[in-house]
Amino acid sequence: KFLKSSAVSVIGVPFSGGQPRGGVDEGPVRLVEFGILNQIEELGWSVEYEGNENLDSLRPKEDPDTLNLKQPKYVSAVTEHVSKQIYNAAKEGKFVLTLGGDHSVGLATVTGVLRAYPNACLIWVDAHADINTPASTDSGNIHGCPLSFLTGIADHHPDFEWVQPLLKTDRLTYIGLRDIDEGEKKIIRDLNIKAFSMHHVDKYGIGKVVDMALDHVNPNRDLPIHLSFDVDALDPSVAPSTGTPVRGGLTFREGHYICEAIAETGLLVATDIMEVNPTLEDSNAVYQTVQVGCSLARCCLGEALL
Ligand code: NNH
Ligand code: MN
Ligand code: MN
Ligand code: MN
Repeated sequence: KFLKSSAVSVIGVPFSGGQPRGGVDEGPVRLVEFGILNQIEELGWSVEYEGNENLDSLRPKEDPDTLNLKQPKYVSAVTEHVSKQIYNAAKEGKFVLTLGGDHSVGLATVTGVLRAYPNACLIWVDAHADINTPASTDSGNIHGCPLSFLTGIADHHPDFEWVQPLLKTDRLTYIGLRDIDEGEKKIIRDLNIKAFSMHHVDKYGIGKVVDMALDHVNPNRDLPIHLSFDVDALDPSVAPSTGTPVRGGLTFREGHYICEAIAETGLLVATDIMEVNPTLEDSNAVYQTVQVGCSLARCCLGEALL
């Protein structure tokens, strides 16, 4: 409906600067080594890959904490750069698959997608709400903050002037939340953001939750959809190799169901697979996590559709 061809632009973002743990920058290369590009081609898509192997060149000489945020200049420079790649691919009508990297890269993906499709809606699948403002963040890690900049609720920050508030809060919905900071709860309540926590997944089942999420952000099923999937939304038994695992997450099937049901709408234009950290836990755990990242991406690209 919105895509102009069966081309996928896969954008690797080997970046860990939005949080303190190394290794999440190795996510994209591990997903590619596992065969994600060939797997997507086998589904009938043409694939091009940008690996952004040289993000380190964007690292500033000095990057002091500013208004509570850590490494703000580096995060800003990388995400601004990548947002242009994503915008260009989306504007050409390609499906954009972004492989993280930490979730600060959501600044890039959401900006790029919303520039190309101003009325797109965003489904953020995560254990965390990632909507801390510079004032509310306890950790100072920018991967916990992208949505506050994207919605314009963040206080002004000198390093993020390029980020425009392109995302209306009623075009955003969450699935999978279970570790939300107090400041974030207040934001979600005050702004009336539609959030489906694990409690709602238990109560209604994943099928109904996805229907309700789509009814909220895309009531007529006519708007482009961007899915940003943090693998820590999955239960740690399913995706152990991630920086901030939280017990009680989505099952393997619930995670895949979300991707399948959204793919089934025919409206999905972009997916992010974020926070795979192949340096955490043992090799079996890494294998499970990389494998599930690949299969979520394939489901977004129609693998399970009959
Ligand atoms: N809410 C916490 C923070 O802002 C944790 C964020 N961690 C994530 N987000 N992994 O998805 O630091
Ligand atoms: Mn390159
Ligand atoms: Mn996240
Ligand atoms: Mn998370």
